Amino acid sequence: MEKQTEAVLSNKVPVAKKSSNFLVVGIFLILIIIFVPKLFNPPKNAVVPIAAIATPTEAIPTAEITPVDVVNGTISVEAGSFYFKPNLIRVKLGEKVKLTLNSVSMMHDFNIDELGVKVPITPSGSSSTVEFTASKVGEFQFYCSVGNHRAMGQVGTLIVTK
Ligand SMILES: [Cu+2]
Repeated sequence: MEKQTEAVLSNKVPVAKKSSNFLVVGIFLILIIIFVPKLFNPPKNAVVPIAAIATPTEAIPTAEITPVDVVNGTISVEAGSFYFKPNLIRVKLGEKVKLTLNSVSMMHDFNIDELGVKVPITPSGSSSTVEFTASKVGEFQFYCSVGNHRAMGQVGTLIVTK
């Protein structure tokens, strides 16, 4: 009886060992496939949802335009062929502004009708200065009134904040 049992065991055990080895290797491979990519990416997985939530609500209105602040009451604006640079300027209500217009090509002026701002026509290579007070809160268009420059897009916005 004992010999028979031994024979049965010695026949079966190797078979059982082989198949369980394959099983272990298979499970191990599956675990590697599942977890190795996660090991390389954990920060992304954690950060992406937060960024996806934060970005749209903050960035939709003026995503590509950053206003340039008036610093110490002065700002320089470059006027070229149908553009102002910067074309988005921000200032605080009540601040006195000394604005210098530097013309780099053709001739240009600078106007903000709502605030009574008018820089005279300034030829290429020269500068003109105007001083004004940001007396109203709001967004005011500035533009060049020479020829068809305004229609060609030589405009910008002055933002006066509280
Ligand atoms: Cu112009």
